[in-house]
Amino acid sequence: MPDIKLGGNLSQTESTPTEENDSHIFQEEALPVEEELKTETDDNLIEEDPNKIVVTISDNKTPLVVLFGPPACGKTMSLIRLARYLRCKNYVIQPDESFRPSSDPQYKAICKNFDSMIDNPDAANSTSRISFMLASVLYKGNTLCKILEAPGEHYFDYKHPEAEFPRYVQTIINQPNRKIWLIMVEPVNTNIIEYNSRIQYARKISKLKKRLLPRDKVIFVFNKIDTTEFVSGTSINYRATREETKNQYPNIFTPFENMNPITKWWRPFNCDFVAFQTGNYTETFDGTLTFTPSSDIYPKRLWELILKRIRG
Ligand SMILES: Nc1nc2c(ncn2[C@@H]2O[C@H](COP(=O)(O)OP(=O)(O)OP(=O)(O)O)[C@@H](O)[C@H]2O)c(=O)[nH]1
Ligand SMILES: [Mg+2]
Repeated sequence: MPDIKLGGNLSQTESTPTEENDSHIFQEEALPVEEELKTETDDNLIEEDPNKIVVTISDNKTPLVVLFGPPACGKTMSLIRLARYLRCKNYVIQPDESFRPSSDPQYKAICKNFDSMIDNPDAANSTSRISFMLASVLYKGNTLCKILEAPGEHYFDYKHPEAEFPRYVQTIINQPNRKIWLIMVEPVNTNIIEYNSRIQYARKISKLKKRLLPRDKVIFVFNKIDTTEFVSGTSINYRATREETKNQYPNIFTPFENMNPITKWWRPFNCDFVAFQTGNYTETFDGTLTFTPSSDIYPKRLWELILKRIRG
């Protein structure tokens, strides 16, 4: 296992590695994922207005892990990478079918094809097909958490940076379940949002922070670390990665400053910070993007942090 340094909360100067009417669609012999979803999207069954999206969280206790970030920062691929890792470690990761109304055939199709999408080497090409998903993580029959993956525009739309969260996001924010917010950031060279938009993204996070319940936890996930100079061989320069995040997303950590005069000395921020890579992406001659999963060290460290924050 490479000796990569990952994770740690911001307090550490250098972290240690430590069926209904549409039933015929689903009873037919399975079409390839792409074809199946295409058939349904052609029927205009996709909900275009995020404010009309209805979600159901089936219980008030299971912690919710929310992949929160702007478009293209890597939320879907993070879910895919985590899912692959967890399956190798004997966890069960499966779609929560009750999340969307049974009248939503697109969600049904995504659920039905979840496994093949996770295992597909062309996963990077299918991210738009897993654009909205609640996946349960189980171990030995117990549900540990549910991971929410949704389109980035619903969290931060750089064309409408001041827009309120859609209704279903508000529902999730107000759910009594503990939430682990995975707030995604990425290097400036891969970032589709400009400096001013990053300032606005930081403001949106600040707005979110005001709404969090006391039990909620925040983990900043710096994705695409592979494209930076902060990773060298097997180690990550966490100090530089955090500094870069502070510079590129001004005031992003400010709402998380620990105001407690005593504990702030060893925990200056009430949040964690972890570097992440979902994988390597190579474009083939026909333009297909192939995906090679990153080292296990990344999902391992992220998963350990999630577990820690689920527990307390
Ligand atoms: N170099 C590098 N590129 C990455 C990494 N993770 C994601 N990407 C790239 O980012 C693209 C977008 O990833 P997605 O997971 O689809 O992003 P998303 O946040 O789900 O985007 P929306 O669904 O539009 O909100 C991928 O197709 C990859 O090209 C990473 O760890 N390293
Ligand atoms: Mg996505």
